[in-house]
Amino acid sequence: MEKLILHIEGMHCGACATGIQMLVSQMEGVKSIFVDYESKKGEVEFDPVKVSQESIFKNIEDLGYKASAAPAELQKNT
Ligand SMILES: [Cu+2]
Repeated sequence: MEKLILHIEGMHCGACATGIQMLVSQMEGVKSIFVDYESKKGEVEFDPVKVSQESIFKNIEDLGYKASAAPAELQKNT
């Protein structure tokens, strides 16, 4: 499993964050996702063998938001 901190642009309210969580959590290979509207941050845990971070970003972008990996200093060292 891999953990990635996301930066997400374009959310307007908490429902946007919930919508992203619902979509991404249904993706094959994604174990969990949490998105926080206020901080524009998300945390996703996924199996890199089954799903790439690019396809997670792509799915979020299809909803109308811009997702990217947060800067290295914000990534958690686990
Ligand atoms: Cu919204």
